[in-house]
Amino acid sequence: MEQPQKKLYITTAIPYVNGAPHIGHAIDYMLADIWTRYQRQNGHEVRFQVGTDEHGNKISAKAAEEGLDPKAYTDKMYLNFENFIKKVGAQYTDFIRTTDEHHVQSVQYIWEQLKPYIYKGAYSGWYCMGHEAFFTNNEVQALAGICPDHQTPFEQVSEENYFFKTSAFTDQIKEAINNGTMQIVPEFRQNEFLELIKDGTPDVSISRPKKNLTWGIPVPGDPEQIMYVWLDALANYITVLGYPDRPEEYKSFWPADVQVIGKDILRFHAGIWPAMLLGLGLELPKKLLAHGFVNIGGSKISKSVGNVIDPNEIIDQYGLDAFRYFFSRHIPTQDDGDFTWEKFETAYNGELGNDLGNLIQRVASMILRYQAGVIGDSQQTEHDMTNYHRAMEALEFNKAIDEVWNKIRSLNQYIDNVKPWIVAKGIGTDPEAEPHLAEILAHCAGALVQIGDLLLPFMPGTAAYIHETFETGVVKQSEGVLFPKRYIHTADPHAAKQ
Ligand code: ME8
Repeated sequence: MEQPQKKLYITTAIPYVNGAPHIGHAIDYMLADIWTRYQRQNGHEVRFQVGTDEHGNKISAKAAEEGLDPKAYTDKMYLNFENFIKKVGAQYTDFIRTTDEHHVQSVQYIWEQLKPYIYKGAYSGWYCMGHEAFFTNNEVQALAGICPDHQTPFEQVSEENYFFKTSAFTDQIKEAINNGTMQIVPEFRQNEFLELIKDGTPDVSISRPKKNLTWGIPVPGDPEQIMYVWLDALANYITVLGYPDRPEEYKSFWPADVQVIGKDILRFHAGIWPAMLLGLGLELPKKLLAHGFVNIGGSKISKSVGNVIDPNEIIDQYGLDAFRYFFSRHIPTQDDGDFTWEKFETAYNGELGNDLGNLIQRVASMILRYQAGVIGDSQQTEHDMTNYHRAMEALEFNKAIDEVWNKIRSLNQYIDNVKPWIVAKGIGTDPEAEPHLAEILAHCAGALVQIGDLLLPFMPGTAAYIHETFETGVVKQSEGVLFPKRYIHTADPHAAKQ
């Protein structure tokens, strides 16, 4: 039975606009895009937000380095993300910048609504500009005063700030997590977060004096204070839907079905964000998907280590579908993963070139050779894809694509076992040979079309190629080879021995 069409909403973290788009960002977009394409394939309408986080000292400092005012700087920089998001093939519907006028006004409205939970207080503690976050004495002591992620000393801060009484909502947040209203995926991160808040949460500082933070949204009614970037940035998930001035629109998409974030920003999304929503009387997101980090050859990606890999380079050398394949299958959706050029190229040549590319090529060329391209009828034996769908629903995309590869492997094995080229030899002498061969090849073409359907959320170009080749009943031979072999980082087994 057809499911009724649902209006769904998925969001991604909005990166700080000052850096270059990197593999971590690509993971956010790709996971959200896989989910989006899967839901659309099932007939649902999906709203898919992306955007850029453009306020804060980090941004204005970079702008000053380039001799630009912050707005001129962000106007230039956000385009890098827009281009990159398109390059990873994300079919988003909305791009939000936190400097958009509508966003700025909506965040000021949000502040007004949250006023019953906002109070002024003195803050004394430590700040890391790289994180745009405050750290406690204990945390700073444990780290010997240096932020390990940014290799910069924590700044001592002593100032008057506004605070948001997140503590008023801790019990409601715990309950929402425990009863599944707001699910944190994976479960081990949900447990970690529950452990972190088990003794309550401290209220958070949500503004800084203008002298210490110039580039941001002014606090309504107190021009000497500028809003903390996280309050501003988190609000994007609803302001992009037209909150508060387009109620019909935001009410039809909020609460979000899935919010994709990296593990490092879970505490903001599971702590401050739900408190903001509860303070506004809005529902909590249904799921927070906290993905892990991509490491490079076992080490954390770091500019100072110099192991940054440009995702553009991977896409340009191997193609977008190969990029999406590796990062959706070999980086587990819910945990950390590792990239090396060797691993990538081995997967590319073996799993894409041999397992899939050759399979498509083999089936197409046999149908062309033996049947002038005409695909006969087959009794389609639908493979049981319950595990695939279950994994997609559980946001374990790597497991879903594993299932597709099981199907690809078994089809390769089937061909090796039935040996259609031997059956073909009987044509002319054995009257059974021709219908038997037609049946085998039709089965293969049908299985490939099904593989194309299953690959569509992951590898849209490949899915289209498979469908174009086999779907009309006559094989259409496309130009070029799918996944031509590349030996840039691994040895070519066919190269002449030196
Ligand atoms: O945190 N592997 O922006 P951001 C995987 N502006 N994911 C990674 C990663 C890695 N090595 N490094 C970063 C911010 N990420 C805020 C977000 S949302 C309201 C505001 C992920 O540019 C990171 O976890 O530092 C986050 O999901 C995204 O990249 C943007 O990080």
